[in-house]
Amino acid sequence: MKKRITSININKTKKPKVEKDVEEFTAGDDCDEETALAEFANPVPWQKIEAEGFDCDYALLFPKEEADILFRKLEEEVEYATGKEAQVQVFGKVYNIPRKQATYGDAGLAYTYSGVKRFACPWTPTLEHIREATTKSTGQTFNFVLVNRYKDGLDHMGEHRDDEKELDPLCPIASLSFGAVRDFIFRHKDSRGKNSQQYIEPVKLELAHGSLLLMNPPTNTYWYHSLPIRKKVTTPRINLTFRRIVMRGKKCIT
Ligand SMILES: O=C(O)CCC(=O)C(=O)O
Repeated sequence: MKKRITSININKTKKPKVEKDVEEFTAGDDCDEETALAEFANPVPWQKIEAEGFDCDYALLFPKEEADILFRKLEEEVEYATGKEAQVQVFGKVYNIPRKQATYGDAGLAYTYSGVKRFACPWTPTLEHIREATTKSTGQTFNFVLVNRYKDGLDHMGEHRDDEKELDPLCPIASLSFGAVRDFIFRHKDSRGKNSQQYIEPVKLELAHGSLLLMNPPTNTYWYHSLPIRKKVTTPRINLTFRRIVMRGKKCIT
């Protein structure tokens, strides 16, 4: 008999909680003061979404007119990976990624996922602007962004966790969405596959144009997330996941 857990709480709150940085992260040294100054300079009405081991905050960060402009600017500025850079290897087989991807961030940073190491391009003005707006609303600083562009509802992202070793485990991942509204689904790690021992209800969200979803720790430890295919979606969407990559003695651990 599978155990059934179905409690999901959605509450309105004023601000997400800010975790304190741990001392050994040299990247955080000059960030702390900046963070304190920037903290909640732009308060937005947050919705808190909670379940077992799940803690997210959701808000509409940009009104439609501003989100439209940002979407257009991102379309002009972001340069997506092509050729081998747009492929991943899974169990030795090479696949084209079912979307476009780009990585931007502070100089020298790199991020490895699905076995591929991606170096950060220098911030574009629009990515920098969105990063600052995100910091002002969350009190968190970010040094890297993964950009995903979905041309329509056939482009998608499979189930995974953002639990790579180079990510600061105390920093939430801030996911900004522009363009088509898409479903975003979380599944608990113990509730996947035929032989799972318990049923934990998935958390299903709709990510709107101009929205910010803050995935707080320990969400990425316990929950997988995906952006499934939605054939009825005919327009593009751009998603930015701002992250904090851990630096030790100025060296990025990858
Ligand atoms: O496009 C999305 O909302 C999903 C992005 C995502 O899952 C990721 O960057 O890890």
